Amino acid sequence: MSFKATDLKIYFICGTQDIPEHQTIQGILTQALEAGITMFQFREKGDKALTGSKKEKLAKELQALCQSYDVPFIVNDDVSLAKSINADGIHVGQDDEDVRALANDFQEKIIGLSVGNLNEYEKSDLTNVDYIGVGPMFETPSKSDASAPVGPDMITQLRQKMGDFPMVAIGGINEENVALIANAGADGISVISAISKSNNIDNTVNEFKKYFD
Ligand code: TZP
Ligand code: MG
Repeated sequence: MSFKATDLKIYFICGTQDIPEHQTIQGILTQALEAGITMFQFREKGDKALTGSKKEKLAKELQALCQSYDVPFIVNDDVSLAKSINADGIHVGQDDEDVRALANDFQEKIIGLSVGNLNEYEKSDLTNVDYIGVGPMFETPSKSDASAPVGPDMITQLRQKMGDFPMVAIGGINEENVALIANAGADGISVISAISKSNNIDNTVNEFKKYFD
């Protein structure tokens, strides 16, 4: 699957830990795909995260859903899972597997890297990286070990250094603050709770879309 910066417009990230009671990740993802998300990342994290064959089975199910909407399916941080199910790509953080080690296995795939600040940008080798995720922009309810928010200005600063390198903002983004992100020059937003906890996913996604079309 060839990657385009426009795939980053509405990038939904989710794992079973992000799903409200009485709902399913399959149901939420289907609504999000139907509403028009442009990329999906499977991010299974924390005490209750699925592992092993249960994680792989769910990943394949969500991957098939994404394939039916022609939306790229990215795996967070789990290189062996991404390889075994032939995912469209992998997303890693600064403390995860070195992106240089991924280059071979993910040559025809999408590689995403988290970049939190200018220092992380300076020390990152972006040769094989297709996009960076920048944040957290704001306080986030979805990542217990998130560092302090850097604000939309970090997008503006990185844009100045990186030209049109594909860049997606992350962390605490919602319908109230999305305009700040779009104005700062991001190619799109990546969100967990704004979609997974939305009372009207169709509305939320369409509200977001207005800023990146
Ligand atoms: N990385 C930085 S913030 C964050 C991740 C995975 C969580 C984003 O979740 P939300 O609910 O959109 O703030
Ligand atoms: Mg990670």
